[in-house]
Amino acid sequence: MSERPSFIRRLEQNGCYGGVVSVEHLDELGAEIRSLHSEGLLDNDFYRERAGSYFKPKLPRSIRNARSIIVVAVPTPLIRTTFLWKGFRVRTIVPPTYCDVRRITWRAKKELKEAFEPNDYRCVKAELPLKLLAVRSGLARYGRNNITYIPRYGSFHRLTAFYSDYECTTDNWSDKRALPLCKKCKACTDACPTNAIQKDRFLIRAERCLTLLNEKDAGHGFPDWVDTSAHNSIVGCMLCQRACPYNKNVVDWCESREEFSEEETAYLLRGRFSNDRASHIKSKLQRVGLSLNLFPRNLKALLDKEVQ
Ligand code: B12
Ligand code: SF4
Ligand code: SF4
Repeated sequence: MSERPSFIRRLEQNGCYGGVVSVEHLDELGAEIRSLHSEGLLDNDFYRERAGSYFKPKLPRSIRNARSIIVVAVPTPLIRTTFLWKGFRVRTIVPPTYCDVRRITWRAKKELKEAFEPNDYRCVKAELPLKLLAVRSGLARYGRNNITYIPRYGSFHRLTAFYSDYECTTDNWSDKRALPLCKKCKACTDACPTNAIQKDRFLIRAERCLTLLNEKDAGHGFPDWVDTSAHNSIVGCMLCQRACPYNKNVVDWCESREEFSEEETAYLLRGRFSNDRASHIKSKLQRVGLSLNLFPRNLKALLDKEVQ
């Protein structure tokens, strides 16, 4: 294996992890996802709704001389937030990566710029299929749940990519690799409440993933095939990550933030957010990575399960 560039080692000293590939691979990143769609392996609606610019990546004008694509993984904990309801304190989870997105993106760029010093390479944020990039660059491996894993922090990290004029001296483009234990382990497949992780294919059925359903605006209800016991986080879902042996050292890594009073909980459950109160509660929700458009649906689903 080629020696890792010194900026990647410096990133690690500052608690972030990185991978780099030549910009020549840019087209391949998008083409790989598009080919899954043309082979009929990606649901049409999912592809249409989510096929952002990262499925057809193009170099931005601001960095036409890019030489490399760098992906940075910033470790991130779970956030716990509490809702008071009917005399109970209901503790809910916001999975890693939803919270502090701006701060994490800013940190990834700052650490990268510092790791390059004394050189002043440019770093322009890139919209790309980030997991594929992380695995192809050798930074991460895929889990059977289709989430990426890095040493020490498992899947508890947020990925951000940058185009740079830094030139790689060796090409790190690697085969797609899964975690060694995935050959025999079925923990995430068994834990998935909606059969999004299937036995006969590696690619998950994203259209069945609870996260896809509960990230939509609350006007979209849950389909009948979602069991009411499936809900476990105020947005997203932690079941396949929680079951995974590679997360055993981080699974309890969490930060507690914010408590919503009985009155605030009642307000969120009413689902009408057009008055002055909305802006106060919106800021409070933002501090835990949530937004009003998820309410009342997601909260109602959790409270119906937790408070009888
Ligand atoms: C669309 C999307 C979703 C969709 C679809 C998820 C999916 N699996 O594609 C939905 C809404 C369901 C979703 C859910 C979640 N997401 Co999301 N999502 C994205 C987004 C915007 C694009 C992902 C994408 O490209 N999907 C297309 C599929 C085809 O790509 P893929 O999963 O990499 O597929 C590869 C594998 O299947 C692999 N493969 C196929 N066959 C085989 C065989 C073998 C042997 C091997 C090794 C590999 C392999 O090759 C495929 C690519 O060619 C990214 C941000 C970004 N710009 O990348 C965030 C992102 C992937 N999401 C993220 C997170 C955290 C989540 C959730 C964990 C959130 C949560 N806790 O609830 C869940 C996890 C669900 C899951 N099990 O995957 C993080 C992942 C961080 C990490 N550690 O991996 C990202 C990177 C956001 C970020 N900036 O950090 N997400
Ligand atoms: S996030 Fe939840 S629903 Fe989605 S694949 Fe994992 S366990 Fe299944
Ligand atoms: S739970 Fe098991 S199969 Fe799933 S990603 Fe983790 S090691 Fe792989």
